[in-house]
Amino acid sequence: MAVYAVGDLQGCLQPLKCLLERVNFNPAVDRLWLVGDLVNRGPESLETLRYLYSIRDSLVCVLGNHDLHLLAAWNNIERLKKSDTLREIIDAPDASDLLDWLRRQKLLHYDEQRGVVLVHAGIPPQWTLGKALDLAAEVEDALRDDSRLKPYLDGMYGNEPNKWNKDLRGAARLRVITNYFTRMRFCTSEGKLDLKGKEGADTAPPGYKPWFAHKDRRSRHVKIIFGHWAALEGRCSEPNVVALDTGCVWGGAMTLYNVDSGEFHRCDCTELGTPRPAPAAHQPARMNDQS
Ligand SMILES: [Mn+2]
Repeated sequence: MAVYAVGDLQGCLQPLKCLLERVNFNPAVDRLWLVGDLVNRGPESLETLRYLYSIRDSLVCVLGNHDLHLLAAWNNIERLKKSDTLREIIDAPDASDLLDWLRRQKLLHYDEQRGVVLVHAGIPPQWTLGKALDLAAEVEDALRDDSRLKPYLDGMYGNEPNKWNKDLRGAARLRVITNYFTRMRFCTSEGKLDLKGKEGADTAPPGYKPWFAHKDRRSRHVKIIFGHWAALEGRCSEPNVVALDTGCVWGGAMTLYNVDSGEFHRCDCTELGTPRPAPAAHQPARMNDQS
């Protein structure tokens, strides 16, 4: 049995299949960990989700901002933006199976035996692993609860509050937790978020650093596997932190990581000839974009 983690798919199914073939992935015995952002922007979001659903018993999946945006658009179609490629999923005859599966996925996965955490964006420096697991569970509970799902998704958008405070309640509390786990790149050592910067690790605003670069980060004793930050191009100087988003959907590569051996496999997405959106920066800068 082998355990692999793969970077952001964003609807790029062919590079995923190329990587799984290369390692002879067998869903009957092997496991695939998904770092989130399964869909959107890429060419085959619906087929990607259908494929993952078909091997769901072999997966561990944490949700990314694009996955949560899909769930929000499913509940309120007005959330869809021109740049989204999610309509085909919402209109599909099997949408309710696929999205009901998606909403039951986690924000944070901890493999205690391996001492490894899987998360889309990261864990802010001020939270221990235990605290992060408790707070992730608060959001996971809201996603799974039929009566709380819609209010959670409606209250999820926005950059404020920009810092955790244990006295936060309701939508604001779940929003800031969600932003840490699914959108964070730069923050201060106290966990104050800057959600505007999307470029490389050396572009932090004054007083801010990449979340993983804070020396007294309280989750530094566990290995953290994350995605979300294409501009890092898989480069991360921290010894116990593995950055897997290598920007497949932006013309880069998809990265598969053997969690036990530490071996990396890359599929250069331009070699596959997959149809892709017009060349762009890592993430199109948009006001109110949840990226
Ligand atoms: Mn993301």
